[in-house]
Amino acid sequence: MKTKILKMLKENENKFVSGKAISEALNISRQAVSKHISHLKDEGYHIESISRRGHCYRSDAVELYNQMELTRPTFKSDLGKELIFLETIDSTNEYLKKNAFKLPHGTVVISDEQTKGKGRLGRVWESQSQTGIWMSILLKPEIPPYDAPKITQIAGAAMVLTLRAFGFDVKIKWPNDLILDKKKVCGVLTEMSAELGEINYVVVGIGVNVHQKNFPDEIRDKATSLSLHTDQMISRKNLILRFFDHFENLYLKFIEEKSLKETIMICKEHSILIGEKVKLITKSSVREVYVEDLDEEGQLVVMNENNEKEKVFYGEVSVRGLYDYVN
Ligand code: BT5
Repeated sequence: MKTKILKMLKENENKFVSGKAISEALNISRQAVSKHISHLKDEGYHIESISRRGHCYRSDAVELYNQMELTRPTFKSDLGKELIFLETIDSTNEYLKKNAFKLPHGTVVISDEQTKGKGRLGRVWESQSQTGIWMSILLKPEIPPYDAPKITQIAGAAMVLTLRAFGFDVKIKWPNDLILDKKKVCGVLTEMSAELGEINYVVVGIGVNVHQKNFPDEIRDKATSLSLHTDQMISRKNLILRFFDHFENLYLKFIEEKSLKETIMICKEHSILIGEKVKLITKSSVREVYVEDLDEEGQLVVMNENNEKEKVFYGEVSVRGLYDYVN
C-alpha cells in the first residue's frame, strides 16, 4: 500500500494530492493514508503535508536514496537479492570482506557515505555523503583466481553502458577508470580471497561521482562528477538499477557461457587508450609505449620502446597520458 501511495504522489510530483483523494483511489481509510505517509517520511521521502491541502511529493528536494528505492523490480540471477543499504560505513569493500563467509553470492552493499573509501594500492577514494554511488558486490564464482581481474572489466563495461545510456560521453581507461572529459568519474576496485587455486570470494567495489560540485584540492584537477556535465537532476537509484541489469548480463555471459567477448567489445569501443602513446608506470620503471589493442583476455597490447609487441597484465601498473592525466 505504501508503494501505491508513493506512486500516486510521484505521478503528481510537486502538486498536492488530498488525503481524501488518496483514500478513495486506494480504498483505504484517511487514518491509514496518514500512517503510510508518515512511514514514507521516516524512510527519507521528501513529502510535504499541509492540512486541508494534502500531501506533496517534492522532486526538487535532495534525491531519495534508501533500501526500498534500490530494490530491483526483477531478477535474472542472485545479484542484489540481498541488498544492504547503509547511511555510513568505512568502506563497502571492507564491509563485504568482513562478512563474506556469511553473506550469499550476489549480495550488494551500498552506502551513502564512506569514511575510509579505498582506491588501489592503499590509495584514498573520496566518498562524501550524498555525492556519489559507493557500492560493492560480493561474488563467489567458480573460476580460476587469475580470471578474477576480468570482473573489473565487466564492471567497467557495465558502467560505461549505463552512463552512456544517460547521455554521458564516458570512456574507459584500462583497467579500472571511467573518464569523462579527461577526468575520472568512476573507479573500480576488485579484491579477492583465494586458496589452492580456488576463489573464496571476489568483492567488486564501484565508485561513481554523481552530485559533487567541487572536489578536495588533491584531486580537483583529475576528478569530475556527472552533475558537472548536465543541468538535469541525476538519480543515483536509476543509475544503479540500470547498472545491475548490464552487469548481470555481462557477468552471466562470462560465467555461464565462458564468454568475455561482449565485455571486451565494449571496452575496446570506448577505450580512451587505444591508438594513444602512454606512460606505463610500475614501482621500478616508467616507460613510454603505444597502445594498439585489447586482446580477448582483456590485456593491453602495446608496442614498446624497441618496437616489439608486448602484453600488459593487470596488476601494479598505472597508465598515464603523456601530457595530461589521461590524454
Ligand atoms: C580506484 O582506485 O579508482 C578504485 C576506486 C574504488 C572506489 C569504490 S567505492 C565503493 C568501494 N569501496 C571502497 O572502499 N572502494 C570501492 P585508484 O585507481 O587507485 O584511484 C585512486 C585515486 O583516484 C586516488 O589516489 C586519487 O588520486 C583519485 N581519487 C580519489 N577519490 C576520487 C574520486 N572520488 N573521484 C575521482 N578520483 C578520485
